[in-house]
Amino acid sequence: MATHSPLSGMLAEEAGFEALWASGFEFSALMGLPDISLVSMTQHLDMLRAIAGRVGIPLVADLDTGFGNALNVRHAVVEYERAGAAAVVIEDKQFPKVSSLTPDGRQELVRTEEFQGKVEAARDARRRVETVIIARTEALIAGLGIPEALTRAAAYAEAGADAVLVHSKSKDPAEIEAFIGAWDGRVPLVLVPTAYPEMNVERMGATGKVGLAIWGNHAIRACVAAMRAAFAQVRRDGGILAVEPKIATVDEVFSLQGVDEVKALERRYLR
Ligand code: SPV
Ligand code: MG
Repeated sequence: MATHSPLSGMLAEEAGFEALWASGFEFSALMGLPDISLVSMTQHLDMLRAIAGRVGIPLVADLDTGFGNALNVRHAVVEYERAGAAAVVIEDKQFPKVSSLTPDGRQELVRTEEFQGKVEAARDARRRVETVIIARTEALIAGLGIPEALTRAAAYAEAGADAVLVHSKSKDPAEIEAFIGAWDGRVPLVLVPTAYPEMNVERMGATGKVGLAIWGNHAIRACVAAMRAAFAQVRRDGGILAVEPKIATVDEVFSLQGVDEVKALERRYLR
């Protein structure tokens, strides 16, 4: 499940998700900004570190294009590992990128060889062999077609990617299904089915080739919808009475904040 904050990560963990997607889109939206490489690596790292401090499940970090060329990727991978990432995703778009889901967005890819260098740099840079390097191809997003997406995916696996994320914004899952059907399965695939939501875990599992499903932006979208509804009601009513049963109780928030533990610690240490 996507996350943009420790709180959203904690709620996803509580709901039973096995890993978190430290999404660039979600973090940009949280900052009130478009997802076009405006938030800095440091800002994202600080948030990732804060999330890692409050959850026990693995974090898959969205590094966008890797903040520059292969040398920037080398540096970024080490920093993200140190901040608590279990996996990093780098995408083959040019920096600065534009969100993949942007209607008519400018989607320009780097050369395949250049991106292979970034994947190799990521693989060589990692300090822990368990850190998963996920190479993401935007060939379908850029409208380059399934053959180009397959060629790039294979080239990235050859360069050492542990998995390949293939992104599509086609509303019809046929595009991604055709890609999966033609993929030789040398490394697992990662999907982000935001645009084709009928693709569920069961359908992905049945292909035998998908290793990870990312629900890409559902934390921030849930927040937007919930806050909009609550704020509008308070404004309309000129009071908070009617909204009260529709929002979390203060006790629920206290519980997420660990207030019980605070009380116990106060009893123990404050003299
Ligand atoms: C993100 O969540 O930041 C992603 C997925 O990269 S998408 O926004 O669909 O490109
Ligand atoms: Mg992203």
